[in-house]
Amino acid sequence: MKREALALEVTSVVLGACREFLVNEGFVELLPVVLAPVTDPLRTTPEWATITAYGRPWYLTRSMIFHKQAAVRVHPKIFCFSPNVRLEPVERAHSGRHLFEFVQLDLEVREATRDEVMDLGERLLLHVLSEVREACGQALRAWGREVPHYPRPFPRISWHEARREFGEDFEVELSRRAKTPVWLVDFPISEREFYDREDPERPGILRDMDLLYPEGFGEALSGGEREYEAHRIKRRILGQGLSLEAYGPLLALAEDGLFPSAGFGIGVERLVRFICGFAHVAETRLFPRVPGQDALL
Ligand code: ASN
Repeated sequence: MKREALALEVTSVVLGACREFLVNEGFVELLPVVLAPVTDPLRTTPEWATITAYGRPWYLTRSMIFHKQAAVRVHPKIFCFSPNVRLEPVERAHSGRHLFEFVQLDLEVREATRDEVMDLGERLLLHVLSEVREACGQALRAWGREVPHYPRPFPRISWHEARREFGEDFEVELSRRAKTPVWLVDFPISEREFYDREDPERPGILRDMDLLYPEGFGEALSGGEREYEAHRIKRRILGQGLSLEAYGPLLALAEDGLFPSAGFGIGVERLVRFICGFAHVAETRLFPRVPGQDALL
């Protein structure tokens, strides 16, 4: 089978397996939002993509984080295959992990804890691997890739511990050395966006997490518990030097009442890249959007 066809088949099985798993867990699927008056601040991606329509600017969605928080007011468990546009710096074109348009499976659970969504994330990933092994195991083997089995629970390491042990480039190092997916937890407040919840018992530390793939494939998933109280959200926005006005729609929702929640997003192209063992996420898409590069179609 051609590499492009294999990528399409694996992607299709991954999408189906995620949907089947989440619907069985009581989730409902939300249609994606592409244009919004407010989107994820993502301070590591400084350039914004906007269009003008009806006399005002609209952001192309960078993540549906605020929509997820709004959606769990309506239904306790929601997910979405969310197309995100992030104008990544051109240096990231060769990271193997960045496209400026990609899709993430984004989910959120009302009144859930971090531990609960971590457990869900592990079970979701193992279900996807098992479905792909069954449907595409042979085709992948022909490309020299064996779909791996992993024991649960995956190991956990705190951000501070990882940095102490593996130095400045700890994420790369940890992913390279790992034999199973590994959780990175408890990021310091300065490292993440304002919506991840600060641990009430450990000021300065967030109740959040990333999951790293083994074999050097890097970040799989990112999420955490959320700030949901208006006064805390305001303090966090100001603490990051952002303006309250820019996040007005979120603050209005919070004043009206948000639920505590937890969730995460898992990059679909990164997951398919990991399963197929490809060098670059661009190989998973028929029409990839690589930072700084033109597209044929
Ligand atoms: N999806 C992520 C989350 O749920 C947010 C992001 O993509 N930046 O925390």
